[in-house]
Amino acid sequence: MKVLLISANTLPASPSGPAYVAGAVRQAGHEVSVYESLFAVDLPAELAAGLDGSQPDVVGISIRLVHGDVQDASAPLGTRYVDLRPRVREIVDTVRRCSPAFIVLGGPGFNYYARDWLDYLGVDYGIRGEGEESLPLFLERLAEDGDIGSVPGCVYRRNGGFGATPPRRVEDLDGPALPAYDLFDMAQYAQHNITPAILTKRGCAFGCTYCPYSKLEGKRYRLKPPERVLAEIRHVLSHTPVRRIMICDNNLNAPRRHAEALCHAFIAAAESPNPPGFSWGTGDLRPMGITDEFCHLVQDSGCFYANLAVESASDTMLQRMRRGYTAQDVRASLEALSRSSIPFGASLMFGAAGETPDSIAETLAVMDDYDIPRGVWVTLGIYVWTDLQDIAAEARQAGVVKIGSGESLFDGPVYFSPELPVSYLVDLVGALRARPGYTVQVNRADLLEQRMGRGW
Ligand code: B12
Ligand code: SF4
Repeated sequence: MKVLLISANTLPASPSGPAYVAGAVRQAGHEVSVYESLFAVDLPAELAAGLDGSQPDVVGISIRLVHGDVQDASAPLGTRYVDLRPRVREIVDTVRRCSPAFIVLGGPGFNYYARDWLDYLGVDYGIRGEGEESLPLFLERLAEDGDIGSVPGCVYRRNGGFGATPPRRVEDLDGPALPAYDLFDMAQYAQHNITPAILTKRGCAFGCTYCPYSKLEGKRYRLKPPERVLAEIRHVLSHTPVRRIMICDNNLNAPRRHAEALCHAFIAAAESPNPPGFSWGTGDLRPMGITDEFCHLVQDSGCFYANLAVESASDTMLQRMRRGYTAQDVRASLEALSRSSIPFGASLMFGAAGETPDSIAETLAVMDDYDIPRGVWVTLGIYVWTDLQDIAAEARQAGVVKIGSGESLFDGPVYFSPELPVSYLVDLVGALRARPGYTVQVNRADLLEQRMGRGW
């Protein structure tokens, strides 16, 4: 079959999901082409030309985001909320207008709201979860006129009803093809400063109250062997002018032995010409077990950036969020990183259940003891994406998501601890922005602004 995979992304990010899926579909014997919507100047015209050129039988649309918040000094509280759904609708409308191809949806932004997306777009099929095995199987069944509804992860609308088959995880991550970055115009990503990203494992052994990943990906780790990771890096580097790779795993250093094995493999690879010298970064280093020894290994293996996912340094909040470490662990991690020459940043997340002005002051007092060379990224407010986040129940209780009133998670509700008055939050944003090296993102600043009027 001829398959066109569309990366329906609106904010800058590496097309990792579409690349992995494209590789798997190609390995299954299909002819694959890709279209990246991120750089479109005239999306309908460009996509129409792509459809005309590739004449696909099937169009797979990878939905990365539903809601986005971008830095904008002219917007309320310096963050502009963007509803990304209309862009996906524009893509679907264009495909329908220009091609008789069968449409199937997927991607991280699809998984949470599969049914909402099908209804919103008037599309009949989508696949939740990891697509490397399920999309090729779906295509095989489609070609045979078989039962596509029973493909793992398939969600569908049929005869006015809705059906779903549970997703299945890819057990052996070494099995599927390498991510097909060769199909993408990698020079264009490089021009936009987007570093290609790969995944070295799936799973999360923790269970933070605001995060669904351990339920989505499973608590057991599925690890890629270091040789496989190097093969992916070699492949990516042979198709991009950049010499950098982002590792987009949850918690790079859990399990720690996996992170260490990768670092050792990167150090050994640096002595061979293939892959040519490269450096790597991570957005998610967990503040646990970050010792001097670990930092040396990370540094020696060519790390160009590491974000320490602190989130809070108040013991009360760390327990409420079930982060699984203490303020002392945060301090020990910041100390070890400060002694290393790793260019590191840190992220904080304020507003989860139980957060008070005092817990925020406690966190900031810890951060003030350290110099964070790459700055601190603060997010205010917790998106309630799915009931798989434990915080969803608290959000419903607090009235952030009103049960039965039609306010749906698809509309992007955001939870702020009721113990944080809006006037305090507004002052906090100003105070944080005044701190050198601090960047602040207020999730759904538009909603907060509306609530200001209501004394919420
Ligand atoms: C890494 C990451 C980032 C990195 C990106 C780095 C990079 N260079 O890629 C950074 C830190 C920049 C980032 C930022 C943001 N992110 Co982010 N990010 C992720 C993360 C952790 C991993 C994404 C990834 O690459 N996974 C690896 C690939 C291989 O997996 P995948 O994309 O899911 O693809 C698989 C399946 O989805 C499926 N699939 C994919 N496409 C298709 C297509 C078809 C047809 C089919 C059938 C299947 C299929 O198969 C793929 C292979 O298994 C996800 C959470 C997660 N664990 O998924 C959030 C996630 C995508 N991010 C999210 C958000 C909201 C953001 C931000 C908007 C946050 C913010 N407010 O600023 C920004 C936006 C940035 C942007 N420009 O897009 C949300 C999106 C949720 C939503 N409903 O909108 C997620 C899901 C996290 C969450 N909250 O749960 N992010
Ligand atoms: S926030 Fe990180 S550590 Fe916590 S459950 Fe999510 S992925 Fe796991």
